Amino acid sequence: MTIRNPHRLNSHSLLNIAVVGHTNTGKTSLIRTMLRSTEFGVIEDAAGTTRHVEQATISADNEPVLNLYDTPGLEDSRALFAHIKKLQAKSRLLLPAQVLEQFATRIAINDPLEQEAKVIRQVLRSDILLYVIDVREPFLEKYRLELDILTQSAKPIIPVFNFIAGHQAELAKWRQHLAAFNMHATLEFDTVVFSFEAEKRLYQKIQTLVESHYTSLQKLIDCRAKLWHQLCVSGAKRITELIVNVACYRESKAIHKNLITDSLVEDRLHNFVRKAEQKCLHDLLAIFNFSEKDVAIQKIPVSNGQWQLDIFAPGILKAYGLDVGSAAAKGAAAGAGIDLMVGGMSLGAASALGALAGAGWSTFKRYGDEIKATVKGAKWQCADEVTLQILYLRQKLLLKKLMHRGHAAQETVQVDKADSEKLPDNWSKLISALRQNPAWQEPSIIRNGNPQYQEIETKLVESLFDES
Ligand SMILES: Nc1nc2c(ncn2[C@@H]2O[C@H](COP(=O)(O)OP(=O)(O)OP(=O)(O)O)[C@@H](O)[C@H]2O)c(=O)[nH]1
Ligand SMILES: [Mg+2]
Repeated sequence: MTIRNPHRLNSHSLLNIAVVGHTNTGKTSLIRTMLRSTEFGVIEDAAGTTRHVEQATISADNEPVLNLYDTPGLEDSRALFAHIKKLQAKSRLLLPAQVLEQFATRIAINDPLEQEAKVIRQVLRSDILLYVIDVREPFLEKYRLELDILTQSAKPIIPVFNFIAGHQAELAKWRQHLAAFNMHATLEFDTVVFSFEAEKRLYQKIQTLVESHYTSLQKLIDCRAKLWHQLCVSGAKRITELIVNVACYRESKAIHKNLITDSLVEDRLHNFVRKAEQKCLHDLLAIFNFSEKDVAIQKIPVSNGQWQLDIFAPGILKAYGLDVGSAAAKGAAAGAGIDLMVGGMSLGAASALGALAGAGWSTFKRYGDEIKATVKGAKWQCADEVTLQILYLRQKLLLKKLMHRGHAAQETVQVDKADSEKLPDNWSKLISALRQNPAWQEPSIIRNGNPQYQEIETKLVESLFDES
């Protein structure tokens, strides 16, 4: 997406779309949402915010496909209509579009209709018009006059209904009025509540009305669909990485009760979880092209869990290279070998334990510290299940909100309670498997290639990802 001043680009081969309408209906907002950029133009809840025509280009795979032109809002439709009718009466031989041309070229600088002339000029240079409507307003005479003037340009018009959230009755009335105007190809596109489907339908409508650009628009639709899917999957993967990162995190706790060290360990855990969530938030905002000011997230409540490695859990026995049913494993499970080691673990002793339990030395080496700690009665401090649940549910809600946030939205996204969201099936099992594998905390080739890890990752991504 690029933003330029109008007329500096050779726009002949590109589709030119003028976004027009009464003032303050959300024209600039629509363009921001279509560009997925909060940077385009100025948006304000006031009439006459956009004063000049501004251009932006939308590309597919780095190839420009269309130009969007933001235009100043039409303010004095009645005066404009009267002016044009007067011109028409004077030059009866001219076609309606030629009358508009005459109006746009002859208007003097500082004329009260100068703003309107800028709009009409852009309308005449464009291939198609998006007429933005604030459906909360009744179908007043000024809108009828605007539509009358715009249809004179002989350009295809797509009325775009904005502010539709919670205004279904008003929307139905607008549809009736426009049908009476012979305008049926309307579109619901709320610029604040984004829906990828609505955007797709917008391009499809343009496709049917401007057939000469059918192929390039199809390329754009396909490219946008692919990108949208990638964005959503990237978001879900980033959250999965956070859950894994926090679930695998642990601090070993002192064997003998020591309040000072315990509270230091707790602080470290809290800071770790909060920083990890902040980092994830930052990345999610970057993925969806929003900024920190778009979201307010409350500090996550972190509670500590005390957790002991269950070296006899089936998954872990397997990770140690043990056959659960083997005599050696049974012996180990009965504690036969372990009791022998309480006095401390030399390399040889550890090796002996590994051998006794039937594990290879290399796998034993990987988990040696934990076995040693377990044998000595040490515990690990980690984020408990409630913390992980909150983390997951909040992030799931945040992802959903970002996926449905238009880039024109001004209200801050609030992420606090996420009661509406559900945990994935087998949540406890997934978390327990992650905890048993602290080495998965950071991405690595070994981790990413591990089938058990891949299965957990896929389950978490799927549970987070909702394309609707
Ligand atoms: N709730 C809600 N607010 C919207 C929506 N679209 C636009 N707005 C708000 O409406 C106001 C006007 O939006 P703009 O995009 O500046 O409107 P405009 O048509 O470009 O206005 P002018 O340039 O002055 O003609 C802003 O406060 C937007 O935040 C919408 O779909 N829902
Ligand atoms: Mg504007």
